Amino acid sequence: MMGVSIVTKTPEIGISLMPGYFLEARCRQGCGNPETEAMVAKPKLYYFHGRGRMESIRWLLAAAGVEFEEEFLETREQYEKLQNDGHLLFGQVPLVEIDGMMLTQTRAILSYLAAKYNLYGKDLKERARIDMYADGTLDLMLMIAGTAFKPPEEKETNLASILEKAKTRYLPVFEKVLKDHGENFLVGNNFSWADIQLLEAILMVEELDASILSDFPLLKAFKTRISNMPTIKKFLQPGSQRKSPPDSHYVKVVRDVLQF
Ligand SMILES: N[C@@H](CCC(=O)N[C@@H](CS)C(=O)NCC(=O)O)C(=O)O
Repeated sequence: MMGVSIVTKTPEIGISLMPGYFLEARCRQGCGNPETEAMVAKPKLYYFHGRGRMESIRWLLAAAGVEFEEEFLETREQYEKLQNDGHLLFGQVPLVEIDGMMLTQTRAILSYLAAKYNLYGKDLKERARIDMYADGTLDLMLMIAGTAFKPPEEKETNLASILEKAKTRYLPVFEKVLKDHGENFLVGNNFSWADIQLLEAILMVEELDASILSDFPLLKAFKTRISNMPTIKKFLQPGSQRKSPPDSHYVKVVRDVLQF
């Protein structure tokens, strides 16, 4: 593979550098090799025009300051084409085209991006904590996202029970983490994937209950602090690639495309 030989043949750099990092740096200088150039193209996201399981991926890229393209699934044919082209490992989206790979499985995509953009702690122990926090907030957000597909008569009780869990199970954990170490970020006093996803989750629960942070002063301050980071501030502005909460059109498209 030409890409790999570029790395190994460069004596002043040697082979100890992370190959992906080095290949990118070279190609930004214009190496002209279509294979490696494909590796520096903007990531392309294949999903519906809505949050669902793709929204945390959008947040992570946006927070890392990475531009991305999106193809929105609107028809069954688009989905079948991805399937027939062999891109959907388990027949499911999200699908992200990045660094010459077609990645599926939300958590795998997120952890790849977190590692690639240096948002994944400094060692294995920090990674494990980031994984726990990110898995927790993802569980909470997926519960909320799932309510859009519940029958109308179940929606309200479902949301009420999720909000109760947010208040008693999830938010207290993060309030305590911030209180115990007294730092600005959740892990290692460095900005990470865990912080990005916690902010996303906070904003999502606030859409359901605007006063939900009233008993969580440190989370309130966290929200302000992280929202003001330049890349995130930009993503929070109207016109960004951030998606709105699901509406009936979104639900219909997802149902039509996935046929359920
Ligand atoms: N574990 C997978 C689940 C993906 C998933 O359920 N995707 C849905 C859309 S949000 C899908 O493609 N469903 C089609 C199917 O399961 O047949 C992930 O986290 O990415």
